[in-house]
Amino acid sequence: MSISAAQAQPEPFEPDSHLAITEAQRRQFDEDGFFLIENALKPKRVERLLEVVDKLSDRFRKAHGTPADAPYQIRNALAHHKELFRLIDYRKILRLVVDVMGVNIQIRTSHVDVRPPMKDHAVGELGASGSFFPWHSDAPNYGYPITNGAIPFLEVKVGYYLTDLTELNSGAICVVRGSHRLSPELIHDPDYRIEPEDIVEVNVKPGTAMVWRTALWHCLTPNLSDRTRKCLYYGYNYRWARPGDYDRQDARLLARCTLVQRQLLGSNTTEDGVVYQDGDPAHPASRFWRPEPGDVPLEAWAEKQRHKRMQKEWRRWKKTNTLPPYAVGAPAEPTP
Ligand SMILES: O=C(O)CCC(=O)C(=O)O
Repeated sequence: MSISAAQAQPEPFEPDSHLAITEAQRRQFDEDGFFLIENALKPKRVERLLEVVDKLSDRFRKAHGTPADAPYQIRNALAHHKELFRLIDYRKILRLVVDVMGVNIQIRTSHVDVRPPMKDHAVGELGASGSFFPWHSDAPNYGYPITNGAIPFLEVKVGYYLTDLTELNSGAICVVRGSHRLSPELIHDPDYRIEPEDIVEVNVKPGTAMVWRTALWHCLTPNLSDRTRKCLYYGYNYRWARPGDYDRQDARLLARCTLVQRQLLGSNTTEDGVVYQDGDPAHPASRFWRPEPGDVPLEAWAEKQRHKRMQKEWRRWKKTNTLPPYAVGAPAEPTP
């Protein structure tokens, strides 16, 4: 017996509640601690960023007398050029950061990393203690707390790779798959052996981004290529933690920001910092700990992104579920 279209039940419309992350990315982020996004930056944008990185590193190297063949890093990079600033809320990537961390976040650090070729470098054991770039996981001085043998989930970094790192030993970052679930103290245990098959050398094309838990053990391969390696990192942590590169961003920079950007730069909407609960001076609370309405504009932003994704999925659903909208089982069109 055939069922008429009016009787048939459409596929249920089950929109994803995330902003952008896929199931596979979520699984990899949980299990391995990172995932890659190829072509996160278009070639033209990579070109512009490379120009900025070159200009800045030339200027700072001259100012500090750093030789051209020495590695170089600029911290709080976002404050040094508008192209670097614009990446703090790059929609394509910020949606993924919000998906893994939620909306109560800020920028902890942003850095430019430049690594010229290492002429005459004798290749030793990867990430060995005392080597040019030993295995480590990111942490403030005195360390992050270790709970149940691991660092709790406190931050992610987004790495943007601007130069070609597809060759082995071209200065790419290496991560140990799943090491965010281990104690970083093990790194210094001479008896602990990292399984070679868990080491991932991030050999990627220019424009690739990596979203990774900074508790992951990481190190670098030596740059034995003839190209200088250039990349950017943006670290996001929670608003109730402290930033790493700044206490407070420059007021002139904050004045130019959108509300979301101000949040990401660790600022409250009023710059007031403290709120008195029910106006009672016996109960002051930090706005970072107890946000007031408007202190987390990323929340409204995320809602908008979620709605956009839902609309997109709705349009796709409608294409494959051709029943009239009033048919039994057809859901109502999502509203803003
Ligand atoms: O890729 C780099 O140059 C440095 C990566 C790193 O160690 C970090 O971001 O913590």
